[in-house]
Amino acid sequence: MKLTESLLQALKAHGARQIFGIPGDFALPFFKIIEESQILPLYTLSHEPGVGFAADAAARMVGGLGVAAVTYGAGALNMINPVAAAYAEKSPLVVLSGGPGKNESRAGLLLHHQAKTLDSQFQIFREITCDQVRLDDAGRAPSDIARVLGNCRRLSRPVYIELPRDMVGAPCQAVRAEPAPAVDQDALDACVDEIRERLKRAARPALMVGVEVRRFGLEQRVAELARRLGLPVVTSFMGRGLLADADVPLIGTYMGVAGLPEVTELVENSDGLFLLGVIICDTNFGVSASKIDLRKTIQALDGQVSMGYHSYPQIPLTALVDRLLEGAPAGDSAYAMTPRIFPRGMVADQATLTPTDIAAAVNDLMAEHGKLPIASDIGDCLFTAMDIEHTALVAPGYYATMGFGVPAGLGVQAATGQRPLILVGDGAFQMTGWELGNCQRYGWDPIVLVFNNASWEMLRTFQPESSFNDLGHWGFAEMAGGLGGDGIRVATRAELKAALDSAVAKRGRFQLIEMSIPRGVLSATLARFVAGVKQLNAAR
Ligand code: S1T
Ligand code: MG
Repeated sequence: MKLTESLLQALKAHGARQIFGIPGDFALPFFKIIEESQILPLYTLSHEPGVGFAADAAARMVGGLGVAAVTYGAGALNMINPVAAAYAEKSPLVVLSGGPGKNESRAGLLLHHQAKTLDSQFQIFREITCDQVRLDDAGRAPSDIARVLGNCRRLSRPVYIELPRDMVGAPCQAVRAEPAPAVDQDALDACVDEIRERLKRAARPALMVGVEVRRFGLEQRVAELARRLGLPVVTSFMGRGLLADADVPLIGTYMGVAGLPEVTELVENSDGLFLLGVIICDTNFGVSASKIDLRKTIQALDGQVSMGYHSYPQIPLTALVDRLLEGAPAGDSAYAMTPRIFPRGMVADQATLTPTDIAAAVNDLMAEHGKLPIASDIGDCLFTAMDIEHTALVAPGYYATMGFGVPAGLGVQAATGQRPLILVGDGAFQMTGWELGNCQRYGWDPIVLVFNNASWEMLRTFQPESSFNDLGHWGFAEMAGGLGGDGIRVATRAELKAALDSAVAKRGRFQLIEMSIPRGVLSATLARFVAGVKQLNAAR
């Protein structure tokens, strides 16, 4: 077998289902093998940030691995931001970069695409990936690949694989996956006993789930655990979309002062808060009305469990959840809750649009036609999504990079085959919206809602005096046709309703709805979020 084939088989065995990429001369040889071997389908996009976001979203959506294949230098370095986002938000993304051949580096000339030294790219990626390898030794390659892909899955963080262009066809053995590291059963038992004890002692225990629960494929098991333990469940902001289809008392998404009072009250008054796979970051916790004392919580994250003033190292989340389930009461004693009513029944009249109307219109649409998975960018579109029914959602809620939404939506459709709803602001659409031009080739047909307020509105909310937050009025609706989709601009509730009905009925081409929203009109959640952050900053 050729080294590249061995790598592709290993990627597939570790859960990759497709590859997103843009080739270059350093990558042409391995792209040729990707195409001809047909081990994994290849989707080429237009700009490397889009490649990284699409691959990341594919991994987030279905578990397994995302794969982003690029050329050396100009390609790989163009993907730094998406890889950093995947690192921060714990998405298992494999960066596959072409590289100079062994002999080229000895020629004494600087090579094109070389930044500082031939090793610079490797060093740069070392900072934002959890493991790296340059496949310059065919004998060692199988064990190196097994280690790197094993770490990618186990740590749920990006990894970097550099493939020198003269190595792609080298004969190579098949990769044998590394066995999962053994778990110390005594430590696991002690840890689980202590968690049970703490939850039992608590008068108001609660479970908060974060992205690791999805990354490790634990949603159904965690839902069962919550039911059997009688725990109310909330998600973190990053974890929005988790457990959307599970039978579980899901109270809502914790956002401190920005969120729903009943959720904030539940979390902040809990004396036994169990944080399961929750990234401890400012968007998840920084907007707390009354500070949560993290030392009094139980935290399971990054392969360890901490509570009180001590930690249990090397307790993988999967082993923890399984063991907790084994000892949980047999019956179903689900926490009784009144389900939240999300905005519904948008009146289709001549009123100008608000983000709340948009949420209501989307809820009406999903009630009639079934749920759609959502890919959202950062901006008021993501805060608006908090008023949309629980449904699968991918979004950069912590790292908060713009440009994620559109390419992530393409990744979602490629990975799941489901038609996604993409939520994106005009500023973010200006960054990566063009990737929609690739839908036609692959038969993708997302419904794209562009929140066009001709503004970097989130920034304006923080600093209203700055006129640089005014953007021009771009005609996104007109651009859709040239990109192979259909576009329409709407400004009233009646127009939005008609546009959504027509978009959902039309399959096979992407449907872009450019929604004109007056500057300064915010979702209720963003308004609360900004007020909360300002208050916290003033108190500092
Ligand atoms: N560049 C990138 C890649 N990501 C960012 N988050 C930013 C810059 C900073 C930034 C925001 S929010 C925001 C910017 C420029 C404005 C977003 O504008 P738009 O997409 O139109 O959405 P809306 O008008 O709803 O705000 C962050 C969070 O710091
Ligand atoms: Mg905007």
